Amino acid sequence: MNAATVDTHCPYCALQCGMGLRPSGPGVEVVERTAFPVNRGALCGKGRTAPELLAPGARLTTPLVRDPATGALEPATWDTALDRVADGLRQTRAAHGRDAVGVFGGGGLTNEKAYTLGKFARVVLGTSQIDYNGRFCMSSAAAAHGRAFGVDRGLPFPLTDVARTGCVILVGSNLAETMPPALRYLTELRENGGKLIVVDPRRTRTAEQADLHIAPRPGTDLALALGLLHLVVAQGRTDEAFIAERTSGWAEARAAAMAHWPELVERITGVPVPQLREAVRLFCDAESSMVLTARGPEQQAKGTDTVGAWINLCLATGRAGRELSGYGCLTGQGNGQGGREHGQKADQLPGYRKLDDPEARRHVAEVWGVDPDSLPGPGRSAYELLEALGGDIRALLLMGSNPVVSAPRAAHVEERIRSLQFLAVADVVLSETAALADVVLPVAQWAEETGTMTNLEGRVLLRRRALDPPPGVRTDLEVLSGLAARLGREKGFPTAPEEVFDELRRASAGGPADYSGITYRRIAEEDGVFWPCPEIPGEGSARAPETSGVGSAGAPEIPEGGTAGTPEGRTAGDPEGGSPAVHPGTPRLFLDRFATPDGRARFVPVTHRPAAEDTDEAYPVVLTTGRVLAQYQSGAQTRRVAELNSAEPGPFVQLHPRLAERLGITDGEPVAVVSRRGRAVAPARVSGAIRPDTVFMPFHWPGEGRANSLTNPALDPTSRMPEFKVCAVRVERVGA
Ligand SMILES: Nc1nc2c(c(=O)[nH]1)N[C@H]1C(S)=C(S)[C@@H](COP(=O)(O)OP(=O)(O)OC[C@H]3O[C@@H](n4cnc5c(=O)[nH]c(N)nc54)[C@H](O)[C@@H]3O)O[C@H]1N2
Ligand SMILES: Nc1nc2c(c(=O)[nH]1)N[C@H]1C(S)=C(S)[C@@H](COP(=O)(O)OP(=O)(O)OC[C@H]3O[C@@H](n4cnc5c(=O)[nH]c(N)nc54)[C@H](O)[C@@H]3O)O[C@H]1N2
Ligand code: SF4
Ligand SMILES: [Mo]
Repeated sequence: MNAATVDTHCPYCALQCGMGLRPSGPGVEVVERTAFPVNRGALCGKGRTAPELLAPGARLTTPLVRDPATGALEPATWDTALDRVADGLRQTRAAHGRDAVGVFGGGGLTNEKAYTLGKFARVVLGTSQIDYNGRFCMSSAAAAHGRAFGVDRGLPFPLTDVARTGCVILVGSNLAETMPPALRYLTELRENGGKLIVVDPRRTRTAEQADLHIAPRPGTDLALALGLLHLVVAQGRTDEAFIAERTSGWAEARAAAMAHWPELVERITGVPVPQLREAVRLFCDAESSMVLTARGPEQQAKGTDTVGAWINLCLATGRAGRELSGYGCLTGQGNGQGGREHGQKADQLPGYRKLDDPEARRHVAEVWGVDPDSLPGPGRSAYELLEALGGDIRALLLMGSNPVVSAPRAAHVEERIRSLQFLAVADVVLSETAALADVVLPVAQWAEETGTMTNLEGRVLLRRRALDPPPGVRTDLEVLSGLAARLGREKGFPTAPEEVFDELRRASAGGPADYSGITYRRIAEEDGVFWPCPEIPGEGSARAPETSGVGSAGAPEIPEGGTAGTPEGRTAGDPEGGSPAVHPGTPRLFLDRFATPDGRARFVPVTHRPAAEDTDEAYPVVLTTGRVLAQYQSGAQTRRVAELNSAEPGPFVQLHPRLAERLGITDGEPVAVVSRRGRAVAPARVSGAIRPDTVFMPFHWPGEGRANSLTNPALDPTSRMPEFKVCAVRVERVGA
């Protein structure tokens, strides 16, 4: 490896593939980083092409401020722009109170940024009105995790375990397109003799790999899981010893499941009873097995209960809290895991603490040097916050999301955003949402700043800076620090990532997501460290502040490839080393006990209920939404990368040949999809790989083909997740 190569991670999804960046011309080029265990050098096209957006011509390099006279965004100096933001937030607060200022964050932000954004909201603005786009992502799985296991970490085991288990039920994940390098673990699973069951209303590239593909009607996963549990009980395949020793609440959950007869479940889901039986056989015959969910079952107005039902299936069969068995959620965004742990969520303080817990408030207030009583209480969830814009929330600071494209019922959300008195957006490009702002702050990107990311396994990683940002660009931490100073907080908002991380460690200490034993240096040496990783007091403990020099101005100083000097007393990962002087981190959770007060996993009794909006005569077709390989999220970044955009240049409506024929639609012709909330137009993609009662649209595009013009903002009562995966529509020929 070239000496100038910097080991870092991809800017996009939760797999956080390791990659090397090597100087090339004025920028950098991607080189393989085979030593990183999660992707072993493999990258998808998005990761491979990510440096394209680093070029100054491809992104924002100067702050923009809206000219009151012309209404246009005009270039401005940083001082002018930051003054304008501080004034906007201050004036709103003075006139309408603290909660009139809102903050919206993102699961792509580093831990340091998410932590600082949460602190900024609570300490500088004093507002309770902060939430983030992770609410739209894995919040239902997070809620179900907490309910059943007492802690929420997406995967309770390393991804490599997936290749070694006996059977995987993959529910509503199209990881062949959404995390391509992870597909190898499913391939290896099958090479090792394991079985793969994929549950998806579409025959996706992932489903094509399956031993059994189950294609339920969207929004019926809850009934499906209950039907499988019913069969498990009926066939006497429960693990009574495990249930007795390691769980609570089985009687109620069992009774609830027994109401879901296979024939009833077939009627609800459209899945034939023999397929249900086959799934139970494969799952229970294997010595170990796993259920992995992603957005399919989670993005439903009953997502929490749905995930709960899959967890119940694992618990009843003893497939949890054991080597190579368990339930896991495949988190989505780059820092989807860490982003939900450190305080940008409405109800939360760093370390996955609860904002309404007096002890948590006391601990974090002490780290922040403020009075616990000064901390606001819990605020609204993401969609509820967006809906309140222009109502009692009059000014918004937004960092790391593009809700004009990605929020449900997006036309309404866009109208709410337009009705704000003041909007400030920090972004790397002029996203559709940034284009509506009064002030746009151009920020540095992944390769230009150091920070930690927590991947879908709960592995805390170091994304290192490999080059300087172009002139005119600042980091998000510099933005928040500059605003804090203007709003009267000169101290407490450092701009050096490692300094922020050291504070985050202290704030998280003792919390469920304890990072206190993790340092930049350790992450670099160990290919990441799995939380919880408490600091062990006494000799050899990670000394705060331990400064590695990473993230200071100039080139990163940590030697590559783990050649940094091993800190004294470090025995992590060394079984011969006796009692460890530092905590080794926790790759596998729950092997001895669950994180509940009594150490037992909790069954939750759940029963089927229909989608928030069922089909009827006026809207007879189900719409579901999701992703394609070459585009990422709202597309703000990937639509600007030539190779990706030519691979997948625009939206489409996937529909079955039978439905197409009935409606007189031919492949490629523009069709209108109409829901109670709006209308979208995109070319038809006629394909036998989808249920005839369902159409699919990817959500990556704004404008006429915006899928979220159609989606239903009905919220899950627990997680407040919107129902992105099912609503009722009609499909029409355009002009008909
Ligand atoms: N290429 C690409 N990769 C990405 C992203 C991206 O935007 N583009 N985003 C990242 C992020 S943030 C996330 S959250 C992940 C998401 O990763 P995934 O969850 O894999 O992505 P989706 O396409 O949203 O949904 C997965 C599948 O759910 C199916 N589905 C729809 N409705 C239902 C249902 O009711 N039940 C079931 N069982 N399945 C259903 C869809 O047909 C789809 O194939 O991807 C990450 N990776
Ligand atoms: N219909 C439908 N809608 C969905 C979904 C679905 O499946 N169907 N999925 C939902 C899910 S799972 C998710 S995660 C959301 C995602 O949707 P969004 O929240 O819109 O996510 P992104 O498009 O990633 O937006 C991130 C924005 O932040 C910018 N950005 C990137 N890095 C940084 C940074 O470090 N700092 C700052 N300040 N800005 C940065 C990017 O340029 C981009 O404009 O969409 C949700 N919407
Ligand atoms: S799979 Fe995800 S992390 Fe890996 S290269 Fe692709 S987008 Fe990046
Ligand atoms: Mo997501």
